[in-house]
Amino acid sequence: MIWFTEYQTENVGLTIKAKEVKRIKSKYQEIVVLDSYEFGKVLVLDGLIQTTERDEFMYHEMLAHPAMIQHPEPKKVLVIGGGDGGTIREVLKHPSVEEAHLCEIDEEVIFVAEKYFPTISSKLRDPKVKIFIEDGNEFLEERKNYYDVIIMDSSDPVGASEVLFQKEFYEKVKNSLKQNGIMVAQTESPFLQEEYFKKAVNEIKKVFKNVGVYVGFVPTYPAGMWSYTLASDSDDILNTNNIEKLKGLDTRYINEDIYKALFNIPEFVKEMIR
Ligand code: SPD
Repeated sequence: MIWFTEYQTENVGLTIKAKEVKRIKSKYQEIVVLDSYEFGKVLVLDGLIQTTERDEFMYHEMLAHPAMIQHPEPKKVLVIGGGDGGTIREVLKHPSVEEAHLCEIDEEVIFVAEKYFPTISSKLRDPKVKIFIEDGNEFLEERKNYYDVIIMDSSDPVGASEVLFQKEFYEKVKNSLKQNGIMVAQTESPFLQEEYFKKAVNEIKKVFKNVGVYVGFVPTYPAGMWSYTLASDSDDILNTNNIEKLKGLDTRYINEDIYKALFNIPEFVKEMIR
């Protein structure tokens, strides 16, 4: 038995009791799989919790479905990061999808997910899915005007992931989207990672005409409060009228009430992005 602590800020940590710990060294990072008492298996990259069997649905549903619902007919979808496969699994719940591309820099994350997280990675080998083991920043250079929806399922903006939260990168995302395409990015915790959050949203605002921030609970992420930012040059993305598209989706977190009130965010979060 061990106690694993994720250091979320200089002053705050989350400690989880685990029965077993596996450590794998990839070309890019240290991958840790905890077999925890409370959260099931936990995936940790370079000391930071990425996902857990118990609360992954809360994050992956909120990241994927709003963008997929707001787009009139998402056929070509790209997920950058997200090698565990949870976001791809949610994307494939939308029948309009013809191609779901996953661009993950570290192939080892995919192998680990397939070995230890079968319920999260369950759709990675679906015929509609194509996996690219590449740097997202370079991948986008080669695909202009191609995708209906691009989903940024990145790690936190430290080290190699930092560039994925900058204006130059969001410009590349925009160029890879079709004219009314939609991007959604995970944009950190407004409560415990205020600077990361504000910077990400600000950079996105410099590039896209319409930007909408929403929040949700993810118990194992800092403060348990997580943000997502939807962006597009299309004017329709902030109207949450597409209830029909949500009906019939097999979800455990997002529902009609959450979707209708998607952009109703707490006052202190509004102030941060004003
Ligand atoms: N602090 C953790 C942020 C992680 C966001 N991405 C996780 C990837 C899970 N698919």
